[in-house]
Amino acid sequence: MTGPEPAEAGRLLAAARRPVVFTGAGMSAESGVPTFRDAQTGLWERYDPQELATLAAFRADPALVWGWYEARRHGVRRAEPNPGHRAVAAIAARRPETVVITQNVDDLHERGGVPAPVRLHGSLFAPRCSACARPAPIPEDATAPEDDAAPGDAAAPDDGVASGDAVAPGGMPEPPDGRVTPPACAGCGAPVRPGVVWFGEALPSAALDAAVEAASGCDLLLTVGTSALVHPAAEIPLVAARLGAPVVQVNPVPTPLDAICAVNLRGPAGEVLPALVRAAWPDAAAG
Ligand code: BJW
Ligand code: ZN
Repeated sequence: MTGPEPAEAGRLLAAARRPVVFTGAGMSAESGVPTFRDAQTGLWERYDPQELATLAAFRADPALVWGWYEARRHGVRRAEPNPGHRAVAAIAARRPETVVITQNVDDLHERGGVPAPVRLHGSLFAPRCSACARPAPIPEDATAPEDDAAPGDAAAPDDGVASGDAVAPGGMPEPPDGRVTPPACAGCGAPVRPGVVWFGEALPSAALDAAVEAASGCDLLLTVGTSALVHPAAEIPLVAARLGAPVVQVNPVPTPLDAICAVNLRGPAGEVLPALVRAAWPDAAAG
């Protein structure tokens, strides 16, 4: 990082006692997990992810949607937390009242050292019945598509910023069509669905309440790798700003949040966040 902004962001972070870290797909991009709205390539450029991420899409073609999520789950399993995830954990270690709020459905914050992020959009690892909501076991890996892919396929090059759901290393379905029939619920027999929040569905109320409460009481909100286009999650930084907390943004490109941010740090999370931790606490060894 260069210029006055990193130093100012470092000062804000060092001064914070109750920081909130709010993350989106860009947080995991350097781990090889594709984002949603960056450029799309390959097989899945035919599909609008928003059209796969709805209950209507699941009802219309459960095997298509389940197969897409199974492939993504496998991609995430092969991915590793990046230095950005570890920097977030370093912030939480320095400031025990830190609350990490994520829109991501991967488990890279947990594996990066943040045991219990607030999950606004669910998890790839919490399937449930589509009719009775009974939790369902995660399917055996051997039954999922792409399981034979070479280990490490998901790892992006050090400077790689994944883009597009079709990026094969992220574990996206391959031809012929990536369909996988979802398992049946052990209780009622209905199809099991991914444990994520689709468009038109309410966010888990406990998570949303926790996020609003944390944003309302924080003294710094660090927003990382989100386009801030999806609501109500996108309102979390606005809540903090409205109540007077400085907002620091980490993103390679501008977003609708730019105007409310005290500092905009343009760059990839895996580089900017470790540098930010070092700026805040020069003795830190993060990242
Ligand atoms: C990097 C980087 C690097 C790249 N480092 N950065 C108000 C206004 C308008 C619409 C609405 C509104 N309120 C509600 C709506 C409707 C809708 C919505 O928001 N639509 C908009 C898209 C127009 N919202 C909903 O439907 C929500 N539900 C709802 O409102 O329910 C109401 C209700 C109440 C009561 C009863 C019933 C209903 C639900 C939203 C669910 C979102 N679900 C998804 C899919 C999850 C499952 C899955 O993974 O498939 O969540 S959509 C997708 O978008 C996913 C993400 O969590 C979410 C946000 O995306 P994110 O994380 O910002 O990713 P990208 O790709 O957009 O951006 C990545 C960013 O990273 C970019 O900026 C890059 O530059 C950056 N980046 N590399 C740092 N290395
Ligand atoms: Zn059931």
